[in-house]
Amino acid sequence: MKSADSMIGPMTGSMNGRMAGSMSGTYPSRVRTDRLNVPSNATMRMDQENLRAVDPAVADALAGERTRQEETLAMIASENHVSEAVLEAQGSVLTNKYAEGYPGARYYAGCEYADEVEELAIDRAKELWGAEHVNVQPHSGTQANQAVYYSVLEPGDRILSLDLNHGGHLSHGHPANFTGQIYDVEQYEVDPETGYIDYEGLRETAESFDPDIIVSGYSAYPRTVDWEAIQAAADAVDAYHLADIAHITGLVAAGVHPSPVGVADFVTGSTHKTIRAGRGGIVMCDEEFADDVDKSVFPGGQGGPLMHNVAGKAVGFKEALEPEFEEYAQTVVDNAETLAETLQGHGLSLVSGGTDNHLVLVDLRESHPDLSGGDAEDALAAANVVLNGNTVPDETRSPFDPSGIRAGTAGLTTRGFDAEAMREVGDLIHRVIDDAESEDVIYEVGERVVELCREYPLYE
Ligand code: DSN
Repeated sequence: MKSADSMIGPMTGSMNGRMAGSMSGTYPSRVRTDRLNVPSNATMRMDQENLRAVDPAVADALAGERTRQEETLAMIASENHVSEAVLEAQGSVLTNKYAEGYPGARYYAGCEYADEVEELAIDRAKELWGAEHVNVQPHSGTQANQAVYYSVLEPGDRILSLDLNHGGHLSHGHPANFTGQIYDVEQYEVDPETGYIDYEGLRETAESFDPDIIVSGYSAYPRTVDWEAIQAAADAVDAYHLADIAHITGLVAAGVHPSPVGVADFVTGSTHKTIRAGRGGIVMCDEEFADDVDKSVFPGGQGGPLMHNVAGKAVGFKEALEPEFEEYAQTVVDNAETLAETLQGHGLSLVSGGTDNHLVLVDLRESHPDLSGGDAEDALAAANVVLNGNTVPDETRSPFDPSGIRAGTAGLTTRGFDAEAMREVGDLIHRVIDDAESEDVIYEVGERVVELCREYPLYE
């Protein structure tokens, strides 16, 4: 393992606002237009007329995507619909700004507004999740994980994580990912009988493998995670514990799923899934790891932060601090339960027998042995229901054409879908799965989905 001192160099947050360049002396703050006797020209047209005039091809594609989102059910469990306020922040002039470094300690001048936005994002994240230290610069959840690994691991160190087929994530040590190539990876699994994490098996594997870090938090796991049990396994072998809450950031923030903050050493997440903020990643940790994590994000793994996305994170976090967000998160979970019960009522088999969170994982092998998850995904997409084929524990097909489908309720709940609407969605999904080759069924379901989408409009 790396010691804290062997990190990247002397870059810390204590450079008095300068990290590079030859500026010396004290300069006055920038002269603002409103203090000069010249007219401001700060207004800008931000609608898409400019885009259409310059690039009709991209304008058409964006208009098509907007219509697609409005007229289909976004049930990919990692997706959601952000507010127009978040869209405006992400599509803002901050895309123009380089702001390497951190608030008050940047490589570049002119960062006063970038600082303001990043500090707002950090403060709001601290309030949402109760973390001592937050880094809001990772471009994605994967890069948040990369930053944690880079902060405490050396190449060849050992990662213990959940198998991808059992609900894990590529960035937890899959051979196709850098983590599977530069670290020594062992995996734990879910219990084949129950579909729940096999905590006892995890503990035994930790004892024999002696990992440097244990990764918890998952991409296709429908049940509540026992962070304390995993922390105990990590403590027993003196390993770090990284809890990747990418999928459930919003559920944890709203208190409808237990929080690993204050339990695990590191908590990572993405910011555009259940938390419904601007796209990207986040790392949370105690103060003792703050410098190492910050150095790992920049300059260790990234260059300039995507400040327009950081602005989108800040705005989404503000929205999530409103009391209505708790109700939203609870409804996401309730809707998933309704969906689970409806699908089971139609004889479909769910991994773990149900859900505690925002997603359900259907194992098609028993009820529809001739239908792969890939074919189900295609048939449902033709009927305007967009979800993904997904591997299931003890997968007997392949990741390219797996045996299951995964469906989430975060996006539909944002549109206002309630229990009754979710039951109908479950019925429609089953109708397509049961008759996936019938063009008539696909047409009828697709038409009803568009009607439902109009009953629950997206961006009005
Ligand atoms: N692509 C995301 C998911 O679908 O779970 C995770 O990165």
